[in-house]
Amino acid sequence: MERTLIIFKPDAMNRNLVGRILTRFEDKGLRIAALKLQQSPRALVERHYEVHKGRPFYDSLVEFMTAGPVIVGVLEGPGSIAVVRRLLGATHGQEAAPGTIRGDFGLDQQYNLVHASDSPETAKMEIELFFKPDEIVGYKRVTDRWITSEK
Ligand code: FUP
Repeated sequence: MERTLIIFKPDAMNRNLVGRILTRFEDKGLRIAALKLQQSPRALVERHYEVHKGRPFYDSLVEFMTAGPVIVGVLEGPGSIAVVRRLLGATHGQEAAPGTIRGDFGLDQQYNLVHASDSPETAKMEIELFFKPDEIVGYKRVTDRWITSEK
């Protein structure tokens, strides 16, 4: 089953929005395969955002992502990578459609609440960067057969 990495960023943590946002993912039918609270080391965040190194917002982004603890997770479900990106909405809160997480809760480009992987390649890389294999749990819920016909 397809997996994607999510990070509740320090703005979501400080605004006490984690529970409400996680509920949206659960409501959609996605299954939590991993979840942990951590203060991310700077080097880890620098690797995660390596593609943006040298861009004007990079230093500020790394500063923000290490400003306090985050909750990192893995969500599982059919098409989960694209599904979670659509639930989040556009990167900038001012452009994100109402009904999306960023559309409903955010107004900013940097303070955009949640990170989610944007492709199968990045999902694999990001999950391996943030989690050891034994921290990810494969299991079935009794409700899964009423949520998806995919195995
Ligand atoms: P996303 O794929 O939605 O995480 O967005 P990007 O990969 O384009 O950008 C990574 C992070 O950098 C986003 F969370 C927002 C932030 N960002 C800025 O703060 N300023 C910019 O000009 C562009 C991106």
